[in-house]
Amino acid sequence: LKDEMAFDVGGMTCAACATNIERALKKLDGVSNASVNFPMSTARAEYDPDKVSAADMLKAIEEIGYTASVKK
Ligand code: 9UX
Repeated sequence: LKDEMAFDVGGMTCAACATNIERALKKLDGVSNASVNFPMSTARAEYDPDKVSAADMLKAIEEIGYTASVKK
């Protein structure tokens, strides 16, 4: 089972920040892919909702110093 979710991300100040966030998301069990758009300040993740939640992904982004919210 695979689902997709998009986030608004705050606090990215250089393009390498996007790579940091992609790495943090992909490290979570249940996240199969993640990509961050630095100029748009957005992120998207492919994940298994049985293994990982939106809250888990937001926490992973916030733990490394950025802000995040689920994109409406
Ligand atoms: Mo760039 Mo982002 O030097 O955490 S990687 S500001």
